[in-house]
Amino acid sequence: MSLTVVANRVPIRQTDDGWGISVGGLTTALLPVLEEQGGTWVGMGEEPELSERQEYPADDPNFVVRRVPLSTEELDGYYYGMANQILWPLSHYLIQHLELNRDFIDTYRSVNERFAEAVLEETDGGGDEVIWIQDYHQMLSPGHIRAERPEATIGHFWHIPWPAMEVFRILPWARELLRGMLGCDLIGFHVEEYVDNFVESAETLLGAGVDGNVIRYNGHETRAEAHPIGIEVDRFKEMAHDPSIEEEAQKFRERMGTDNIVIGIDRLDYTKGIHSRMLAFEKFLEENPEYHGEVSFFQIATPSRTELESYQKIRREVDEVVGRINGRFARNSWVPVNYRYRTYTQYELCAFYRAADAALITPLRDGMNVVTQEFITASQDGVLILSELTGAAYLLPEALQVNPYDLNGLAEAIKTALEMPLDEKEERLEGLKQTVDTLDVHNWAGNFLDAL
Ligand code: GDG
Repeated sequence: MSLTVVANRVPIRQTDDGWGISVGGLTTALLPVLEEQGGTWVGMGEEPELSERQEYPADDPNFVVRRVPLSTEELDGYYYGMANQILWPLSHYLIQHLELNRDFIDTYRSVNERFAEAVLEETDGGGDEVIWIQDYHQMLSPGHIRAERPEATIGHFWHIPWPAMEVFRILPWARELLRGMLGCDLIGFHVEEYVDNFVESAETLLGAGVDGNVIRYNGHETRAEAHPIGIEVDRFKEMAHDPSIEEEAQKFRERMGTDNIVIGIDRLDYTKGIHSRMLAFEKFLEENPEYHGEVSFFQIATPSRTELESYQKIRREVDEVVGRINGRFARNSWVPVNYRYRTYTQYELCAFYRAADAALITPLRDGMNVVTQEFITASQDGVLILSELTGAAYLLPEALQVNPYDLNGLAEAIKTALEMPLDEKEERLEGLKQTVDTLDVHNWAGNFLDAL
């Protein structure tokens, strides 16, 4: 098999020692496959030093990086516009953030065509070729590739929720985008809910023939399947059990200075529910004065898509509520919310996971949410409070599940978590760990490629 991966970004970046791998779930999962059997990764590269086609690693190459260069206008329309201000909010049911701008779809169309052209140049239509496209940035390229290569094997993995058909059809270009996706042989989603929503969208909006999870349209068959993503379990376990992590965790506990620590770790995104979570914590403090001075909330919000107004707005809102809570409740040396707007290393995150008594992971919607799995793997006896509106919730029934819109319910869940008997915590965590072990990201990539 020769693999061509198509993703928004290329997997390498410039480091002090030359080109290096950019760390992330996707590169972790896909690079071992590319390295083993060779192939190509097609994506936009924002670093101007990256040549249009470059072998990696330079001294002993095992795959090719093919860059699709984009102008600032193209990046604005395709990425910040169509992907982040249309497809992202719509798929997360947050349609108040939709910016239905005609220029965005026009640019998205032409950029997807350019990605497809790059794929066609990098492949020759041979029988053992597999093309695997990633995510909502590329809905139209499968259709273009299929038109030129009727025999190609094309897969797509959709990392965010696929919304209910009635929500997806709000898009003026819903049918065109669906037709593009149906150029694939296999489309993967995290959970069955998204598979069902996709199949219903194709059936209702395009009149496609449907037989279970097989969709027939224009003489071509596409399967939709659930392939829940995981984390690099072994690496995370190893890191979590490193004695130095325990020391870091202990130091962190001392810095927080309270018996109870609750954490939240997210990109600062309006889908992640950080603002509601803070309001719920405020309610918890109002209703439970006995916890004043006894609990610290440590929230990391990693800067993300900072160019967009909706992200600047959520930042201001979170700043405001954190300031208000601390202004209202802090006393002596106790600061109720320790808020960090910055990134940390994975090693540091692991120490936070390990030190926490509870993790509050409460997105308003999330395709999967892998922070959940990282916490479960690293934790010893922590409680996971998990939004039922995440893909992860389908797989993790042992979590304390909450509706992220129900602030009273969230506040109650914090109390329940902090007062949960140790044997119940351990029992729940054991069940969660067993599931996360099976979801390993290498299994995810292997299973998807086998199915394709
Ligand atoms: C999309 C879907 C789906 C966060 N802060 C730092 C940092 N992170 C890492 C976490 C985790 C990752 O970023 C975030 O993953 P999520 O799954 O929570 O969310 P999205 O970025 O929205 O990802 C999501 C995922 O794709 C995979 O299919 O689960 O539903 O939205 O790994 O640890 N990492 C480091 N420093 C930070 O400060 N090093």
